[in-house]
This record gives sequence, structure tokens and C-alpha cells, in this order.
Amino acid sequence: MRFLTPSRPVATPKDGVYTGWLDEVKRNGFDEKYEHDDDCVMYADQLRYNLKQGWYEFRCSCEVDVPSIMFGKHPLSVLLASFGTTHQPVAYEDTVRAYLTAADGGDMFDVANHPCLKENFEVLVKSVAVLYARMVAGDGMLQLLKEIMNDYDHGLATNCNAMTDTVEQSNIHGISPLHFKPSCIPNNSKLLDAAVGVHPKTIRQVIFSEVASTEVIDLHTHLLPPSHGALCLWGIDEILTYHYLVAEFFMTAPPALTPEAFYAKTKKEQADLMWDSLFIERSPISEACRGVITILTALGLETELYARDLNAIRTFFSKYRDDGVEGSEEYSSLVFKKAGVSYAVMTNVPFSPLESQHWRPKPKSYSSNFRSALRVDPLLKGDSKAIETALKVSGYSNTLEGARQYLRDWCDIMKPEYMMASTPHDFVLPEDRGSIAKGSAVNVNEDAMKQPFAFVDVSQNGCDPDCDGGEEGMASVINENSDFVTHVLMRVCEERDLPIALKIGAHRRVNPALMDAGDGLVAFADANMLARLCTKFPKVRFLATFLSKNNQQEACVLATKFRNLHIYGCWWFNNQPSIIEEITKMRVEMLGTAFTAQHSDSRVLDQLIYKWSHSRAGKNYILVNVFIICCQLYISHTVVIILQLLQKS
Ligand code: RAT
Ligand code: ZN
Repeated sequence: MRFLTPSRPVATPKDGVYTGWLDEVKRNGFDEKYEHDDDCVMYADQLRYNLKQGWYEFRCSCEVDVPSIMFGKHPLSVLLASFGTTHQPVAYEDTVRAYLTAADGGDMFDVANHPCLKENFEVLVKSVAVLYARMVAGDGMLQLLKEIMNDYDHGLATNCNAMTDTVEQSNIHGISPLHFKPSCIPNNSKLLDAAVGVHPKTIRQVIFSEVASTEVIDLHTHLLPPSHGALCLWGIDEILTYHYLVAEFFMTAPPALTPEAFYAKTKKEQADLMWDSLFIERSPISEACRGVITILTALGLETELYARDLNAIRTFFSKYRDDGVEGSEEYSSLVFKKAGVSYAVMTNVPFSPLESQHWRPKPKSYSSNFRSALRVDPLLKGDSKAIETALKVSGYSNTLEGARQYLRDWCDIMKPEYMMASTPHDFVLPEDRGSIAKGSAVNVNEDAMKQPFAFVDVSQNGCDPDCDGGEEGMASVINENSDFVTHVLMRVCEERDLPIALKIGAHRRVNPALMDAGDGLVAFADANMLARLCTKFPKVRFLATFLSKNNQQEACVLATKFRNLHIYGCWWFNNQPSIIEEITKMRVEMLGTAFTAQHSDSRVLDQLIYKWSHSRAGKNYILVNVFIICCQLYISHTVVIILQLLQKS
């Protein structure tokens, strides 16, 4: 690294001897160096250093040819000095490579061209470029050494891979998923203050490396923690029996195999069938199948995968399984770490006795990787039977106040991030309950609502926050669907300042025999319902995602009309590369950064790995796309600013 230290000036060196400046010393340049000083120490071969003045000499006779920087052969130091100010690591890679392969430099030409070693050599080049860029930016050599020794698992024996900042070409071309990789540039590095520049290659690399190293928050999953025992799903048999895959399996399953017979089998038997059908007899190219491959590859099970050896794959998981809850905890932390997910929001259903037993009388503890969301589908559905049963079993009065108290108590127990519900496919907020202006009970002018800016007027004129849509005279017992919404759900959301997440457009049980795998979608869901909710409950913050591709543009428009509406994720049937690309581009164009690009909807822990590495980049390009689109949209100067803000955030 010292040989690569830039020296000023570029004046012709005497006998190839250059001057470098020690850390913390202002690089004043050769002229200010005292030639004859008692403090000089000769350390080798006529080379000296002076600790007091902070300089040292080094000899470099290496001349390199780096056409991307300068034509012809030039001394290494001249080339490095030509960079002037600090650059991003990728800018130095060609020069570092040229130095390392030069006979009078690193002399690694053979290594660089050895078929088995050239990939490793490239990793070395990239890691040297990072350290070099950081030193030029002003990060001290001692700081770098301390970091390597203290912050990396293997200290000075750390694989150079951990110190590279650029990503593989296969990532950039969308061939392979972009796995999480902690950044090798810490937040206190001076490199973060350096300009990104306007070179497309550098911008792309910076975007990829920022996206790869940013930990995500997963807004909606169906994961439950290891302390919830059998409800915490993980491992190959669960991965293979994911309902997205079961649906795919049944498209070509033998007619003799009924869904009932399939579900009657053990998990392992079901997984065997799925594996044989989707991964051996057919090519696993669907998004859900690709997900399985990504998980297994990330876990280091390529050999087992290539051998199509399901039992060998099972052996890997049984090592954790055999350690009981501790094994699940260990596996769970491994998955979160690999996926780069700081925490995942669970879906916690108080109405399910299987789940509530883990919360009452005392909540089971769980790691900070999990946070809760209180799922309240029966309230939105107006499923009075489910609500009445829940109230009765838990000893609450069968009244609206009883239902409110039930919710408040669950909020106290679960401490949810938000309430959530998937709306039933025929969900409508009755006009008389959710109408926009007080008194216009059933007289919403549908045509007027279709006019451009209809909702601006509506929200500006505003419905009185206390607008009750004219409920007076309605029954006070729980027998009205919208009473649950208006007087229970929204009221508690307001009281507790909790957002409500709505998932709109699922058509449950299109093919009931297939169970979860038999759910479908509503081609056009009623998005006006969302507008009415946002208007009627301005103090409640709504998170919304639509299942139909047809609703996506409308959702974006609504989000620009209501500040209490936030659009999130590419859900379920939208979670396909081509659709994600389309939706994400549209969202960036219409909403800027005011939306949440993705949530995983994982049901099996391991899925966090694939859902997020596909979402970071790969064919989906989600997060990377957001920033690449930004770059296409703005002039380069703005891009530089955006990237610098991103780097710092
Ligand atoms: O995406 C899914 O896994 C669906 O089965 C649904 O559960 C959906 O995510 C939901 O939360 O309703
Ligand atoms: Zn879900």
C-alpha cells in the first residue's frame, strides 16, 4: 500500500525515489521537506523517513500502461498523481491491476492469468482499490489496520472478498441475485465525503454496492419467531411446500393426486413430491422455483443442488433442527444476517388460538429481528361470528366497547408497529358509512369522483375528522360490518396513533380444495374505497398494497392525493420480475421516493434470503432500479448529490 501512496509533486524523482507523507500529516509536498535534518532516519537502501516532519521516501521504478487513464507507459506515481482529488474505488482498479501485474511492480502476471486464480486476483485488485481510495480520502493507515484486525471475523487473515466494494458483473447484468454484503467502508470513512463523479460505470458500481450493503426492514411477513415453536417455519421441507409452489405443482400434478390426498401426506412426503415434479422432472425457472435455488446457493449447498440430492440438503438443516429451540434461534439469526434484514414485521393474529397461546398469559420473548403487527381481518370483513367468539372466549362484553377494549389490550400485549388486514374480495366501505361529505350519505357522485383531482377537492374541503357518515340510529351491538371498521378499528388506530396496513384485492378460495394455494385475485379492486377511508379518517395513516396489476397506477395517483396514504410492496402475484420492474418504474416516476418498494411476505424464514436478494437486484432489479431510474431522470449533478446523500444515510 505504501508504494501506492500518492506523492506530490510529480517532479522527476531522483533515482526513482518518491516522498510519501505519513497519516495525519498535511501533504505539503516535496519542496517543504528538509533535505538535511538530524531527525532523518535511514531505513533501507538509502531511503529515509522523518517522523517529526511526517515524510518518508520510497523507491518505485514501476512504469505502467493504463490506456483508460493515460496513453503510453508512465511511472506509477505519475499516473496516480494524475487522479488529483479522491475517487471511488472502482476508478483505481485499472491502475492497481496494471501495477500488480507489472514485472517491476507486483509481478503477479501469472496469477492474474491463471485460469484457477484469476477470479481471486480480481478480488485482490478490488480490495486494494478500496484501501487505496480510502487512504487517498484521508483514512489513516492505522485506522485501516485496526478495522481489519478488530471488525472482521478473521482479522488480518480475512478473505479479501470482505474488503471489496464493487459487485460482480453477473449482478450488474441481472444474471445473479444481489446478496447482502456488509459494507467495507464504515460510516466514519472520509471516502463517504468524496464525490461520486459522473462516470456511468462508477455511478452504477456505487449504486450496486450501496444497495447490496444496506440493511432492510421487511414491512410484512408471515414469519413467527422460534419461541413460537411449530409456528416458526424454516428448512427445506417448508421451503418446498410454500403455497406459491404448491399452486405451480398442481398445474401439472397427476389427475389421480387430489389436493385432499396431497394435504393428507406428511410435510416430508409433500416436499418429496414437489421436488421431483418441479426440480427434477420440470425446469425450475419460475420466480418461486428460482427462489429455492437462490436460498440453497446462498447457504452453500450448490454441490447438493447440482446432484439434485434432496436428502443431502435435508442433512444440512437437521444439524440445526437437532438442537431444538436453540438450533432454530441460531438458524434464524443466520438467515437475518445473510438476508441483510434488520427486522421483519410479523403478522400476529389474536383471533387464532394457536397463536394467542404464545402471547397470553405472558408473551413469549423473541429477538429484535422480529416486530409485531396486529392482524384484524375479521373486523374488516365484519366477521361477527369470529369476533363474538373471540370476545366471549376472552371474557369481553359483546359490544363495540368490548371489541375496542379487546383490541386495546392486544395492542398492549403485542406492541404492534401497525394494525393490518387483507380486505375480503368483495370489500366495500358502504357509502353511507364512509361517504366523503357529511350528509351525503348515499349520494356520492361516482362520476365526479372519476374526474381529475376529485380527491384533492374532497380532501381540501375535508370531511370533519369526527364525521361519522351519519351512523346515528345504527345498531350499537356488533352486527354491522362497518361498525367494526368505523367504531372499533379506526377508533383504536386513532387512539393509539397506529397505522393500518391494507392488502387489497385477494379473492380467497377460488379453488378451495387447494387451501392457501387456491387463493386468486380480483381483476380490478375498488380503490375508491381506499380514497373514502383516507378521507373519512384523516388522522389514520394507511399503508396499502394492491394485488392486481390493474390497480397499481390508480394506487399511485391516490397516494399523491392523500398524505395519509403510503403505497408499499409488490405483493404475491405482482412479485414477478417483469411486473416488479414495471410497477417500480411507475412508482419512482409518479411518487419519487415516497413509497416502499418491497416487502417480502415470507412465510418460511429462509425465504428472507431469496426474496431480498432478488429484490435488491438480480432479475427483479427493485432497489437498484429505484436509484438507476433516478439517475436516468436527473442531470448528472443531481445524481451526484443524490448518491452522496444515499452514501451518508
Ligand atoms: O402472499 C401470501 O402469502 C398470501 O397468501 C397472503 O397471505 C397475503 O400475503 C396476506 O397477507 O393476506
Ligand atoms: Zn401476507
